[in-house]
Amino acid sequence: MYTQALNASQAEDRVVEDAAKVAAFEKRVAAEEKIEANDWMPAAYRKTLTRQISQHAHSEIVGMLPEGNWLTRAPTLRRKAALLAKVQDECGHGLYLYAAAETLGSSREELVDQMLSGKAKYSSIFNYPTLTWADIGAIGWLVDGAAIMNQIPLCRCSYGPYARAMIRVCKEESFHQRQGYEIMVTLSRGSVEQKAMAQNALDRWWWPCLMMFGPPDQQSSHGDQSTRWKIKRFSNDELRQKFIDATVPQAQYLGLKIPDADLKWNEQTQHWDYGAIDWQEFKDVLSGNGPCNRDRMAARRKAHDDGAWVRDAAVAYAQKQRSRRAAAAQAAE
Ligand code: FAQ
Repeated sequence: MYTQALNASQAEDRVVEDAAKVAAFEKRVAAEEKIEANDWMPAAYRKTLTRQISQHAHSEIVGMLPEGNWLTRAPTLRRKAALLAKVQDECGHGLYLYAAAETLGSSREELVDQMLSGKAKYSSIFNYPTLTWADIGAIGWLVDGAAIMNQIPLCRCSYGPYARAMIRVCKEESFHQRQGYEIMVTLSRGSVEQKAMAQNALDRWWWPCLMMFGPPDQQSSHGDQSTRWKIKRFSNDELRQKFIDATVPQAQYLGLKIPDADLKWNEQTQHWDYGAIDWQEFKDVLSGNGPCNRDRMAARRKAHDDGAWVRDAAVAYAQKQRSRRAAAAQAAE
């Protein structure tokens, strides 16, 4: 429904762009004007935004699964209530993001199908298991922490609907980050076993979190163009470094050790130097061979199939409402 009023068409993809229109578009982007849904935009800009926003939406939806695993086993009622609210927030983020992606002319059904068929990606991080309660702390602290680092600059993205969706998402993510860190503070100040559990979670989540920022800049296929279009404001490596610099003191405060023997403060650059990331592991996860890829896809497909009756009922209800309105209008003539 959202898409019907828009001027998008798949055929646009193959059209040779009008140079004057491209120049006017680039001038607006350079002047920091927001591009809105019905404004003219190059087909490649539309395509890369649809790709990024929909993959972001899929990540939020799949991202509910690792934490959802602990809803029934949260240690206290307060922790359970906070985790329930967080998981619900992730669902909400997925919905704002699908709505933002729809303004570019693809329907939500199409986008979801691309994810369920394995054509569209979702963030690598959600293919790792949540083995202990400390993983819930580590996800909030590190995964939401990395998400915020990446998403605050997206609030200034050149595409208006995405930028505006990100403002609310970031506010909620920062609450998520704090509740995760608070779990880590509690565990690291707790018993020897609790502290060991927190350390073990950090050991397992640290490197996958660094991979969340995407491949190194030289291997980032979309990075340069997205930066020129002011979709991305910082490169993958710049954001990764910012995340490490912000997170190391937080780990020190917890009394936990980051699992990187090469991590060292560099007086000259005023940044933390870090060890080599295992990019083969990242590629394996992206090609479907991470520890939980199959489980995640199976869970999403099952949820989609189980929800078919709800979608059918919504369509039937809308049809009934339409025919009732038509009958009432006819009777009034
Ligand atoms: N996982 O050329 P680039 C969250 C793909 S939300 C999987 O550098 P780009 C909240 C990339 O798509 C987390 N694939 O790409 C939460 C491309 O493949 P394609 C999600 C990845 O777009 C917290 C290829 O590699 N956040 O955590 C990944 O310029 C807790 C080449 O890469 C967003 O989506 C990856 N990690 O930069 C929820 C933020 N990295 O499409 C629940 C928005 C790269 O050509 C619980 N997205 N790829 O087939 C972005 O900022 C960007 O898309 C990047 C990648 C930075 C992720």
